Amino acid sequence: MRTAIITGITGQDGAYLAQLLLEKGYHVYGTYRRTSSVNFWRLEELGVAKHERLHLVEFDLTDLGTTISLVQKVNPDEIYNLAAQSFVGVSFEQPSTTAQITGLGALHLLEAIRLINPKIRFYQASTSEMFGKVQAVPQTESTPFYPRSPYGVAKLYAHWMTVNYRESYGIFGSSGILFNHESPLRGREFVTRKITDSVAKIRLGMLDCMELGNLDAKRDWGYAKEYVEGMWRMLQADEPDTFVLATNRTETVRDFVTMAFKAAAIDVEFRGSGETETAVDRATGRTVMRINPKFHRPAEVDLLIGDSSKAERELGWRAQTTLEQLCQMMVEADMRRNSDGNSF
Ligand code: NDP
Ligand code: GDR
Repeated sequence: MRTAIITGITGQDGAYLAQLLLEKGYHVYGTYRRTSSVNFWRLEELGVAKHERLHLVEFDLTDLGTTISLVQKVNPDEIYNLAAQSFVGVSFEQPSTTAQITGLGALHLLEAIRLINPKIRFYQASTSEMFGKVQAVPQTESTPFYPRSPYGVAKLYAHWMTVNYRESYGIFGSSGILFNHESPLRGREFVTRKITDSVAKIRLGMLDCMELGNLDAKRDWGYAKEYVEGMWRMLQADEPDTFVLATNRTETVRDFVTMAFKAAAIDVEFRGSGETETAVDRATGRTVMRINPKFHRPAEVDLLIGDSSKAERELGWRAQTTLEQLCQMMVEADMRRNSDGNSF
């Protein structure tokens, strides 16, 4: 029976990955941070929070000593490093914290593997944010990096440390460059879930209008549950490597707004431009979306679209769920939660 450590098990991907590994028969050690109130709602929604092979361990990735003792105690077959300060907007306000967690945190795990058991396989959660300013379309494993946020820069450090430990010490370290992936378990600070939650609230009469930032940003959005399968496949390959996971389709934030309202049977049209742009419900004439400049970022990533043909060729992985299906799934989940008064 195999054993895995998942850092960041309380996050979106951590919960889906825990579910997948438990289904595959693993013992899963999932790390969470000490907080004043526990944060296991995603594991509970997936019905795995009390699984007998799930061991929840208190841990902070910024603490090297704790990292070393965790790896020593569990001595797993695989480590999936999903923990991060993962919100790009906050990384501009907390660049140093972001660097400690998102950048140095990965190094702590790599050091623990090097010192304790170099046979442990390591997955690093890298990101399309490392591509940043558009250098090529679509983006592949060989597209040059040009990160545009403290988060992107910290992730790039962690990515290169993974490559460096692979090349220097022969560690099986794989880096998954994952494009945006969403689900009903996405945090509400990220734009897709913010939109689907707000649309549900507007539909239910709990909110008049949502406020957003840059509607022109284009993203390649896939379904998180499929992406964690890709992570697992990377660690089952014969050799460690770097892989892009993406859908190869890009849409604007504005398109996603339209799609989400449509999923809630509200037909909207956009009026005006720039900071005065609004979305109006055609049936009632009500303004249901306006721009608030506080959601603009100091530097933006304008266009992400990934080419995951390497993952398809070498891992047999391919995104399946369309953006329309994903959006519908998220709106339905948020309608249900808000109706039940139970929205996280
Ligand atoms: P989330 O923000 O949902 O989850 C992040 C996790 O990291 C949470 O469990 C969080 O714990 C934990 N964490 C934060 N700081 C620390 C710390 N100091 N020590 C230990 N744990 C910590 O992210 P996702 O699940 O969406 O993403 C998973 C990973 O993949 C992240 O590294 C993200 O940057 C990366 N990624 C995500 C993409 C996406 O589209 N979702 C795309 C590409 C990469 P807590 O609950 O206490 O906050
Ligand atoms: P991103 O995701 O920055 O791509 O990082 P996010 O959903 O936060 O933003 C996507 C785009 O939407 C624009 N936007 C807004 N974003 C938020 N959060 N809130 C708003 O109100 C809003 N209005 C417009 C943003 O400017 C941006 O262009 C996510 C995270 O999961 C990272 O951890 C991960 O690495 C990348 O995806 C791939």
